[in-house]
Amino acid sequence: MNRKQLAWIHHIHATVLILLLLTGISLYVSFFRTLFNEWKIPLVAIHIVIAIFYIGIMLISIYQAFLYGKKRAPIKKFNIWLFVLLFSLWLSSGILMYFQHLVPVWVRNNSVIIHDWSTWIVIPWILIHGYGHLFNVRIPWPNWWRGRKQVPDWISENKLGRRDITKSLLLFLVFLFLGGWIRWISPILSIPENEEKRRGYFRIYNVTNDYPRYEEEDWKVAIEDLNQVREELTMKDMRKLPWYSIVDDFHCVTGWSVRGVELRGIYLKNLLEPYYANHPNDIYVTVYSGDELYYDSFTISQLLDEEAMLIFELDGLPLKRSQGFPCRLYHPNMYGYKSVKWVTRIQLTAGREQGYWQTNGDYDLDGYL
Ligand SMILES: Nc1nc2c(c(=O)[nH]1)N[C@H]1C(S)=C(S)[C@@H](COP(=O)(O)O)O[C@H]1N2
Ligand SMILES: [Mo]
Repeated sequence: MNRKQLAWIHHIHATVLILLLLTGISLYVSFFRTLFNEWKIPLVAIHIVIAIFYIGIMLISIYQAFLYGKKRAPIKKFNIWLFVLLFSLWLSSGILMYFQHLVPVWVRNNSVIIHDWSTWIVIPWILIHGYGHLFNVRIPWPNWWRGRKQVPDWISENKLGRRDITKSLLLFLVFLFLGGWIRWISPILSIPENEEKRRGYFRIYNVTNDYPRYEEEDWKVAIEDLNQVREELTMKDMRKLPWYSIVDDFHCVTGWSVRGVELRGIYLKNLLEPYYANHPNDIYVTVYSGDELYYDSFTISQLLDEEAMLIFELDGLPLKRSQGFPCRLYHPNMYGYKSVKWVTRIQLTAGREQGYWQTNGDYDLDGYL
């Protein structure tokens, strides 16, 4: 690999890294994550595809970069080593995040922390380094650090297309913010039109990478009674029970709400009747999501006496896949996190289980509004 090729690799590395940062930060900031979700843009998948490019570039160039850096100034060695380190951290934590459902919770949580923090480290570095390159500014590093020699020509002349790259990145950001702004402002603008009208929108929350996929015909919910006798019910069984609509406000603890949502489904008291009939008040119910990660628990009376429901339709339409199709729990007096999506298992227990957010966060077990 000659210098020209190395220079190209340097360009591509910068571009790919910036794309990774933009998609990564959009995933990190829940506002953008939601926005892309709403636009049906699979941001995680895009981030991973770019990451695979990045892995390729690193693998192709790392050895050459070491050869190049061998007799160079400390700053060059530092840069190369920094990226080898970051690359390893990103790669290993990224793989663990991707396979999060296969690893213990503490591993999952720590890999997220590592992925985030290694990213925060690189941002100031990129700003300084990028500034130097794009505007051809020599950053006044001390001589011992930069090495005495001049920056080689092929780096200082490395201005190829820099304007275009900056411009398109800026445009990208402008559109991102504009789009987000319009998305935020439009529900607010529609308030005076009709006080009854639904306001706000669902930020899709999901602790896994993917939405479980069900067809109505093959979806089942398993109900386990205290004796661990298990019965599976299908959508047909659900349709045999009476369906009701309620109009209610949906609140997430993180602060967003959707007002006046029409929810349609069955009351859990109608569903669970045959299973709890001769059991006392102090039994509990754990509701599991088909994503095999998310679940939460209730006292039986919270489900029976407080009109908790299994929801199949939202605003007159079947739930969207992102919203738990075909079935999610809904408790009218509790926060959104109690509303387990993609319900596939309901288990009666003698003792109370801790749910996903009680185990992985400090959310209240009862979650009353
Ligand atoms: N299976 C599953 N259900 C879930 C979650 C989740 O991550 N996985 N998030 C919960 C949280 S914190 C909230 S606020 C609501 C969000 O509902 P929405 O994604 O339909 O907006 O779903 C709840 N149900
Ligand atoms: Mo939430």
